[in-house]
Amino acid sequence: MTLAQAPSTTRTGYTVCTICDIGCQLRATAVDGRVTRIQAHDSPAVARNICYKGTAAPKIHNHADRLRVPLKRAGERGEDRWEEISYEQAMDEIAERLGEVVANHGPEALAVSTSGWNTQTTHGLDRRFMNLLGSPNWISGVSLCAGNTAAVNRLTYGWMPFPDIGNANCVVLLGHNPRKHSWTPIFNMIEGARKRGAETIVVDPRVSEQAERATLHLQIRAGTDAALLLGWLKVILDEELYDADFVRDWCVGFGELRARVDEYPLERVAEITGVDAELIARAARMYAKADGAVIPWTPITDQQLDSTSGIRLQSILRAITGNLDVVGGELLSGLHPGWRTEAELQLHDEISPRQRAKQLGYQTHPVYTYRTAEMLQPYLEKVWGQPWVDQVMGCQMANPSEVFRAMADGDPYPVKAFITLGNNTLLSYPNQHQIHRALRNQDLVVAHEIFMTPTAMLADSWAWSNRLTLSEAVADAPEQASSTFRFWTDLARRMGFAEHFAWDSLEEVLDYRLEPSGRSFAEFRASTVMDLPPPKFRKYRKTGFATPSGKVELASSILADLGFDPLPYHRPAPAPTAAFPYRVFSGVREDPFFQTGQRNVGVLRRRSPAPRFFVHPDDAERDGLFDGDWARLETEHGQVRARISIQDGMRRGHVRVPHGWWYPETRGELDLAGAFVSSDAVLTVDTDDLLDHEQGIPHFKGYPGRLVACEPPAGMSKTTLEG
Ligand SMILES: Nc1nc2c(c(=O)[nH]1)N[C@H]1C(S)=C(S)[C@@H](COP(=O)(O)OP(=O)(O)OC[C@H]3O[C@@H](n4cnc5c(=O)[nH]c(N)nc54)[C@H](O)[C@@H]3O)O[C@H]1N2
Ligand SMILES: Nc1nc2c(c(=O)[nH]1)N[C@H]1C(S)=C(S)[C@@H](COP(=O)(O)OP(=O)(O)OC[C@H]3O[C@@H](n4cnc5c(=O)[nH]c(N)nc54)[C@H](O)[C@@H]3O)O[C@H]1N2
Ligand code: SF4
Ligand SMILES: [Mo]
Repeated sequence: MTLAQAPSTTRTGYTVCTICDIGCQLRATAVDGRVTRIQAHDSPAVARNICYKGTAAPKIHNHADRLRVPLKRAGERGEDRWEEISYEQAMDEIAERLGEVVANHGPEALAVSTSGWNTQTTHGLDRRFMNLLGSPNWISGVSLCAGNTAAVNRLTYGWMPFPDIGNANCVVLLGHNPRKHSWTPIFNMIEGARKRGAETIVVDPRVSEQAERATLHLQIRAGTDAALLLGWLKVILDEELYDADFVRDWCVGFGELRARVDEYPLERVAEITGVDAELIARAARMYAKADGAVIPWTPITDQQLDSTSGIRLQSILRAITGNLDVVGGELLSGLHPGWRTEAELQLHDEISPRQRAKQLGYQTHPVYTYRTAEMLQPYLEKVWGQPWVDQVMGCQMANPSEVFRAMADGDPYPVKAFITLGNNTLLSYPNQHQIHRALRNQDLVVAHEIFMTPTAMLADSWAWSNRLTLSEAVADAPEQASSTFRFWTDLARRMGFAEHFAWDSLEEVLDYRLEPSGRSFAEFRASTVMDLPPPKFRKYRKTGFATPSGKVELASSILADLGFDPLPYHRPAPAPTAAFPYRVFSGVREDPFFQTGQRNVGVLRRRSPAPRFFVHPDDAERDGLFDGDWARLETEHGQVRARISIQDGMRRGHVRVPHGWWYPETRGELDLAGAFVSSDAVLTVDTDDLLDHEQGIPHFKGYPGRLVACEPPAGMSKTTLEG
C-alpha cells in the first residue's frame, strides 16, 4: 500500500463563499471530499470578510436534506412524492418534453428564472441556450435587486457605476443596511470610511444598525424616497451646490429638470416624506458639499412604485454634484479587457429581432427589456466596445409579472415550460397566488436546486448542483449531481445546439473566457493576485457617455422615445385607510439566512426561530399586541402570520414583514411546507395599476395593511432541525 492510498485525505483551498451573494473569499478544508471547516482568508485585505453563515457552510453543504440525485415527480404536481432517476434519464425526458412544448407553442413558451445573484456561475450559458432556441423569456431576482438599477442607470449615463466607498467623504444609504453578518464586506468598507471620518446619511423609517451609526438619520415614511431626493435636488439647485462646469459641458436637460424640481418645494417634500424640512436641507448640503460622495446601490428604490424615478434621481444627483468617475465618487469602470463577458457568451444576436420583440414586458414596461437594450446598442458599442453589455445580468430581461400571467392564463400567449435554477420562484416575486397558479399550469417544470424548496415541490424534476465558482473546488460533487454548466450543456446538446456547446468541462469555458488575457484558467488560479486593471478617471472626456446624446441625460431621451415622462417624479402608493392603517414594508434581511434559504439549518435557525413583524410600542398598545405573540397581517390581497416584535426604533404607523419564510420542518404536514403561512409575496400584488410604469416593478415598500392578534399557525411540528 502506498501513501497515496492512505485512508483519509485532507485538502485546504481558497474558495468563494456562495451562501449569500456577496462572495467573500474564504479558506475551506475538506476531508475525503467533504467540507469540514470554513475559516477566514489569511490575506489581511479580506480576512475580516466572514460571517456566521459562511462558517456554517459545512452544515449546509453536508445537510441530510441536501438533494443528491435527480428526482422525478411521482404524484400530482405539488404532492411532493418522488422517484429517483438517473441523470441521463432526467435530461432525456426534460429535452423530450421541452421539444413538445416548443413544437406546440413556439420557443417563447419556455421561461427560465434564475437566482438574484448566486447562480452567476452559469456564465451566461442559460441565455446562450435560450437565444439559440429563440426564447426571450428569461427572468431573475435581479429584476428586484440591482439588475434593474443597472438598466435604469444606463438611461442617464449609459453605465451602472460602482461607489468608491474606500475614498468617499460622504456615504448615503437609502435604507440599505449592511451589517456584520449581512453583506459583511460592504459593512466593513462603510466602517472603514467612518473611521477615516466620512459622514454617513441614512434614510430609513426605522432606526436600523446603520442609522444608529449615522451622522444624519432621516426617518422617512416608507415608499417616499423619490420625493425626498426631489427635495434634495431642490436645495442643491436653489443653493447652487452643483458642479456648474460639469452640468454645462456634460449634461442635457438641466432646464427641464429645474422646472420639474421646482414642483417640489421643501414644505411639500416634508409633508410627503414625514421628514423635517430643515433636516432634508442639511442632508442635501452635506451630500453636495462633500469632496467625494457616494450613493451606493440600494434595493429599496428597486422595489417601489416609482422605482424608475427613484433610481434616476440617484443617478442625477451623482452627475450634477460632480461625483461621476472621480476618486471617492462613482466609478464607471467599463469591461475587463482580459475576460469575455457573460453577454458575449449569451449570443444575443442569435435570437431574431422578431422573437426578441415577443419578450414579455417589451411593449408594456420596457426599461429593462430587450427593447431598451436595442435602443442603447450603438452607444454601448461606441463607448464600451460591446453592444449587448448585460450589467448585473439585468439589462435585457422579461418582466416576471407578465411571465407569470402568461404561464397562468396564456395571456398574451401561452408559456408552458418553466425551468428554475437556484431560485425559490414561488416566494421570490410579487403575487404568490398567481405564481402558484402559473407553476401548476405548466406542461414541464424543472427545478435545479440543492434543497427541496416549495418551488421544487411543484416541479416535475430537478437536478442537484455543486457550487462552482472561480475558486478552487475542494469538495467532491455527488456522482448524479449536475452543475448549472452541465445542465445547460447537456440540455443544449439534446436540443440540437451541440456545436455551440462544445466544451467538455467548465474549465474549458473559463479558458475561453480568459482567452483575451492570454492566460488559461490554470495559470490564472496559480497567480494569487487579484486582477484589477488600474482605474482611469473621467474617461467620458475621450468617449462621451453611452447615451443617444453622448452626455448625461438629466431628461432621458430614451424614456421620452418610449412614451414615458423623461423627468423623475414621485408617484404616491395607495395610502393607509381606517381599515388598513399601517404602511407595510417587506425586507430587513435576517442575519442567519440568505433570502428564502437555510430555514432548515439548525445552527442558523436557532438564531431566528420564527418570522417577526416589527411594530412601534404605541401601535402595539393601540392594537392590543404583545411582544412574542402571533399576529396576522392582512392586506386587501392576502394575509400572513408571524410573531410580534415591538421595537422602539420603528417609525409609528409602519410594520415590517420579513421576506422568504417557509417551514422546511413541516414538509409532509403543511401544504408546500408552509409556503403560504408567512411569505411576504402573498401580500404583494402586481396588477398594472400597482406596478412602476417604466419597468413594471411591484411596490414592496409601504402598502396598506392591518395587524390582528391570532393563534399560532396550526400544523407546525416541533421537529429538531439538523445541522
Ligand atoms: N416577495 C419578495 N421577492 C423578492 C424579494 C423580497 O424581498 N420579497 N427580494 C428580492 C431580492 S433583493 C433578491 S436578491 C432576490 C433573490 O432571489 P434568489 O437569489 O433567487 O433567492 P431565493 O429565491 O432564496 O433562491 C435561492 C435558491 O438557490 C438555492 N441554491 C443555493 N445554492 C445553489 C447552487 O449552488 N445551485 C443551485 N442550483 N441552487 C442553489 C437555494 O437553496 C435557494 O432555494 O429575490 C427578490 N425577490
Ligand atoms: N444575512 C443576510 N444578508 C443579506 C441578505 C440576506 O438575505 N441575509 N440579502 C442580501 C441581499 S440580496 C440584499 S438585496 C441586501 C438587502 O439588504 P438591505 O439593503 O439592508 O435591505 P433590507 O434589509 O431589505 O432593508 C434595509 C432597510 O430598509 C428600510 N426600509 C424599508 N422601507 C423603506 C423605504 O421605503 N425607504 C427607505 N429609505 N428605507 C426603507 C428598512 O427599515 C431596513 O432597515 O442584503 C443582502 N445581505
Ligand atoms: S457575508 Fe457571510 S454568507 Fe455572505 S459571502 Fe460572506 S461569509 Fe458568505
Ligand atoms: Mo437582493
